[in-house]
Order: sequence, then C-alpha cells, then structure tokens
Amino acid sequence: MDILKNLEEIKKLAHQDIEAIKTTEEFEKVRVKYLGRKSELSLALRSIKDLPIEERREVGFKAQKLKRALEELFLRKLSELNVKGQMSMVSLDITKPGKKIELGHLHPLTKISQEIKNIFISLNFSVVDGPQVEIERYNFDALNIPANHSARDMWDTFWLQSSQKVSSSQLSAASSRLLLRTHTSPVQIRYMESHQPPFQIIAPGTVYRYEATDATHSFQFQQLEGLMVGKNISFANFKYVISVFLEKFFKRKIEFILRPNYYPFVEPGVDVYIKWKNRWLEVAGAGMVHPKVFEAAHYNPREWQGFAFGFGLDRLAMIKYNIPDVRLFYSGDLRFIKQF
Ligand code: FA5
Repeated sequence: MDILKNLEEIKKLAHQDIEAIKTTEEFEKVRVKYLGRKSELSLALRSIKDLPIEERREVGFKAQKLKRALEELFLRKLSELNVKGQMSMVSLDITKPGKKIELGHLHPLTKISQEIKNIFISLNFSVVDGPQVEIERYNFDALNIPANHSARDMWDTFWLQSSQKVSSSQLSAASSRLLLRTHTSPVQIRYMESHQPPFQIIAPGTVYRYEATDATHSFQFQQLEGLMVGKNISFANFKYVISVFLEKFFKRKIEFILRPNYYPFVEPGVDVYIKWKNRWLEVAGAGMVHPKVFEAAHYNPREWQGFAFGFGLDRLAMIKYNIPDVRLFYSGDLRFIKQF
C-alpha cells in the first residue's frame, strides 16, 4: 500500500527535521510542514475515506498514531526550546500542574424532591404536575374557599395583573383571575376533573406567598401535595402512609404529632409537627377530603373518600440537613449550595 509506505517516509523525515530545529521560527515552519492543514499527513488523513473499506482501518489507525507521535515530539521540542506564548500549541505547557474541573450539581431542594418522588413511587403513587400561574377557581373556589371567605386570609396572595383572563364560558370573571398559586392543592382539583378514582398521586412544586419572611417562612417555597381517593380510605391510611414516608425520608423512626387545624378543603383537618431543635415544627397540613371538594370535581361524596396532605419540602430539608434558615435555599450563596 503506497500510502503506508508514504507514512513511514513522513515519519522518518519528520524525526530528522524536528531533531534539527534550533529556533522558534524553525520550529513553526517544521510544525506547519508536518502537521499543518496542507501537510502530507493531513492530506493522507483526508484521503482515507476514499480508500477501499479493507484498507481504511489499518491506514486510519497508523496515520492517527503517527499524528499523535509527531504532536508529542513537537511538544517535547518546545519545552526544550523553552518557548511560551504566541503559537497555538505554545499555550499548552505540559509541565504545568492540571487545573481541577469544577462540576456543578443539583440544588439541594431538587435533590430532596427527587428523593421524595422515588419514595412515593415505591408506595405506588403517581407523580403529577400543575401550573404555578393559577386561576382563582382552582386555587380557592373549588377548594371550598369562595371569594370574601375569611379563610382566604390564610394565604396571602400574589395577584397577577393581566388583561388576559382565562376565557371559559363556565368561569365567572372573578374566578378566572390569575395568581401565583399559594399552595399545591389546586392540582388536586385539576387531577380529579380529568381522572376517575381510585388513585393515589403526589404533586410537588413551587408555591408563592405574599408574606414577610423569617427563618421558617419564605415568600417562595416548595410543597408536596398528596391525594389518595378510593372507596374505603380512612384517616388511619393517611397516618400509615405519612409514617412510612417520613421513616424512609429520614432513614430512621421519626416522631410526629397531629394537631387539629382548620382547612376549608378537608374535614377533619390537622397539622403535622416534627420535633426539631427542642420545638415542634409544622411540616404539613392534611385531612380527609371535604365533600364540597369532591362535588366541585363532580365526584359523588357518598361514594368516595380520600385524604390529602401538603408538606413543606423546605421544612423537611431543614430538619434533614439541620439548616437554621429556609432563606438560605434561595440565597444563591455558593458557599451554602456547594455543601450538598
Ligand atoms: C396549605 O398550604 C395546605 N394546602 C396544605 C393542605 C393540603 C392541607 C391538603 C390539607 C390538605 P399551609 O399553609 O399550612 O397549608 O402550608 C403547608 C406547609 O407548607 C406548612 O406546614 C409548612 O411546612 C409549609 N409552609 C407554609 N408556609 C411556608 C412558608 N412561608 N415558607 C416555607 N414553608 C412554608
């Protein structure tokens, strides 16, 4: 094969020429002669595609090997000449210690959310999603919180100024007003409107509240909605599911207590508390789905029962990693983020 002989020839001559280099000018000339775009070696590499298929592999391998060998020889020559800068190859000083490449990673809350999804998937729950810009009907009305109801004060709302109301003949002008969802509970209604029970779902996502911040309150945070609907779902099922979830999440038996609380969309309603730093921290609201919520979703409340819960993911993350202030998650401070 001519081309192989030719490669041998190039190799011999290149070795002699590189050996004889004395100055940077000579170096560049010789480099271009053997590795430049128009060098014999580059032409040979480009012509490989035209060879018969049986020859391509061997010739390709040998030509690449020669190219790498020559590059290595040039580099060695370069450090011999002790020349830096200017030419493209000169910027690569193989005697310098390597630079550590910094790899990015997921935000701790994203990691936690993925971990929690996997736990619920292992318990046979499906993961569903809903929009963060929501209409009033889903965020409030269908959850048994009509306009002017004092319960709306529980959720200080970011209303969106919009000339585009959601157009639907069934929606009144008021219930189509846009807002940033104050909780993930609207996903319950959206899901029930298009699915038939029995089912069990979770819906993790970001929520927003127009409220003052402190160590356990942020104006933007993560919630995890859960909803299980069936013929014989009881409060005992709810307790079992969350105790299994908490144990899997914290990887130990976790003590929690339930205290009665009012949420218009459940009856009875409770809050879930976990002991942390010598106090009880509220981590979720929950309860048995209110018949009015089933009616809003066109389910027969005599036929179906269910429980729902809404965990604060940030709070769970704070407990798990012992983080004193929820606002750190949203600070963008790399010194904090890099610890995870
Ligand atoms: C709700 O948002 C209800 N939708 C929960 C619910 C769902 C009740 C289903 C019944 C049935 P609440 O406002 O309490 O409830 O918020 C739920 C959880 O989110 C709290 O327990 C807390 O862990 C977390 N949370 C609430 N406000 C904040 C905040 N500003 N910053 C961080 N976490 C918060």
